[in-house]
Amino acid sequence: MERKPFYITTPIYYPSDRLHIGHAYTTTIADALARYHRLAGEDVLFLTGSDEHGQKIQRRAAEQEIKPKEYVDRIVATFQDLWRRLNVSYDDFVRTTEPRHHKVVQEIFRKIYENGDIYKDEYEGWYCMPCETFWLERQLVDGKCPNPDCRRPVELLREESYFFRLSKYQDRLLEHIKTHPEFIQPASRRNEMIKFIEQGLEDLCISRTTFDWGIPVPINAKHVIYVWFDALSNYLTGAGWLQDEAKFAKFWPADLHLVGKEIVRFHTIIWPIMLMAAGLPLPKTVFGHGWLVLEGEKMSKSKGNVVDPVALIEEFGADAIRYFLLREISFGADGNFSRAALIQRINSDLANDLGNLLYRTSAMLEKFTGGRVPEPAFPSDLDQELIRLAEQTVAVVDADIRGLEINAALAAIWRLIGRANKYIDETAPWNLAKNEETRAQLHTVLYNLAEVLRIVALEIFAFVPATSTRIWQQLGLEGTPDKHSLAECRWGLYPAGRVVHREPPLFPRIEIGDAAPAAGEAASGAGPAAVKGAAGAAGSTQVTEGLIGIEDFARLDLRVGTVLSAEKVEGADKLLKLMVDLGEETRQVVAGVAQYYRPEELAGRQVVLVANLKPAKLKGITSQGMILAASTADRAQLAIVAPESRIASGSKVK
Ligand code: ME8
Repeated sequence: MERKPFYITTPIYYPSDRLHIGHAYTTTIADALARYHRLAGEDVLFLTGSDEHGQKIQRRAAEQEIKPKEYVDRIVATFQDLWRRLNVSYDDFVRTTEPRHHKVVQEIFRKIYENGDIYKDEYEGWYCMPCETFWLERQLVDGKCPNPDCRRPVELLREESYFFRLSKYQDRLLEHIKTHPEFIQPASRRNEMIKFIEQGLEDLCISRTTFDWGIPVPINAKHVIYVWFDALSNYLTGAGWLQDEAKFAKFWPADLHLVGKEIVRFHTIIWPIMLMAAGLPLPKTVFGHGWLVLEGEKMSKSKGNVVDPVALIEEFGADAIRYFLLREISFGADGNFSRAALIQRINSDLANDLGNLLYRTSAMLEKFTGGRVPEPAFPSDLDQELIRLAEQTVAVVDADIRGLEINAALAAIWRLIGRANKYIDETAPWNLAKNEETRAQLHTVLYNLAEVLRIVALEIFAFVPATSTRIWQQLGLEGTPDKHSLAECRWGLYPAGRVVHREPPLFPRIEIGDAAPAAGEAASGAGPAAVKGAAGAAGSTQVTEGLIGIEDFARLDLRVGTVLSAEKVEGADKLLKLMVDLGEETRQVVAGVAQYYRPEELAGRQVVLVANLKPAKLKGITSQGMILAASTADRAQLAIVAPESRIASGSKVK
């Protein structure tokens, strides 16, 4: 069967000396969409590339006393390295310095010239080199570039140039925009563009003679073609125009050009008019997304407020960065980047919600069935509710992605994850495991959890591919998710009998540095902590009063436990009831930590438990042990004591 084609592009990037996380934004979104459409069974062409010509590049190379080609080669390699680190799965990368592109640009110029829509004249007007944009006198702001993100001085140009008759196409373009509401999205940008076009389009200067780093005008080699005319044509090069007619017939017109909001004008005025004049169909949609801002300002090299994406990926991993960009920023609007918000997302969504669901499920499977996923029995109402939500989620995500509501799609997947975590608390498998009569119920719960995780792994593949693959493999499933399809999100396809492996958590929680005082500082702050490390008496031989012998310490049975669930204790604002996995057994423990921790923060965490403490009743609930926590003398701060790295539940502490 012929697969449905889907052609998606990012803008092609200017080789900039300094990469920033804003650069990663468009490409991450495009990658997520490309992966989603592939998993939906479509034949995807995902294109990105680099925009390497123009006066700006020529000047920069001259400043460094190297040839422009040498300059762009070096920088383009850093972009490609970033895309590799971010797991960007582009199908093609067009460099505008490639011969295949050269041919396309000259041919489209020639076609439009032959149609009579390009003519030679004298250009006199203003040019902003950093933006590579021509401006009219009346558009300048205080004599400077009107782009709010630039506002740098413009240069007066007076040269013989070729002009492109944009004005002739003004009415046809307006008509197209008005009759194709999907052409410019979101609607706010569409309205902006309609207003702009209604003010009148001027013919556009599309050649330059005062520098030579560009593609020559085919009919006059003294001129090089304007860099935007050159760059926009890359979408034809990538689709195989003049190279592979079958490919071009399949993929053109493009389904989606994703671009930042500041370049919507080029993509929805110059580009469609170029195509109209050349007799080619227009792309279906141009989506203008917002900017990633740092304290309200667009991140850009010239402002010096850039966040290095490579360092971020090294610190947090590609999936954490991808997830943050896709989830935190409402697609279309501007979004703020902050380290605190990134860490918050990692801890709450990835470590707590997703990581814990996998960890708790695999820990329970290991404990109750030796890791083997059992056959489910007849589903109860509660089971059915979970199954229905899983099925609905698949449909909601599909509609959201096709409607370009990416963060809404992720929110829907995370609602399912949240529901599954709550399902563990509600079904309490550790209680079901106690009796033979509830064995079938236990099996159903364990199967359902493995099945939810399988569906979640497929659903998140487009957004966090490495994490999805890790979950897939931990679930004992075959191959990798990309070899499967979204059609397999149907409930019930997990093959019972497979073995789930328990592995360290997907995303360790990140402690925010300033929340915990550095070692040795505790005493000077809010008072000494109540539980201290081994320092103290070591080295002292004089003081013996109040000391205990090792045999006294040995009477304590301290064990590492993993919190399976935590909930508030009715009528006691300081207490939480925890179910703690000790390997051999599960303990119910009441802990006075409710003012410092929310129940959902504790599920999945490891604690140190005094396992041989006499059981006690607190607010009518039996507590079988006590977890260790450190607190300052005024109890302003409290921190649960945990092993430094993950270790098997039940391990002895001594
Ligand atoms: O515009 N937040 O290239 P470019 C979000 N060569 N997106 C950002 C951003 C930020 N802080 N900074 C940059 C060009 N981008 C042309 C394109 S296409 C025929 C030619 C996005 O390297 C920006 O919005 O300046 C754009 O979508 C992409 O990065 C490339 O920008």
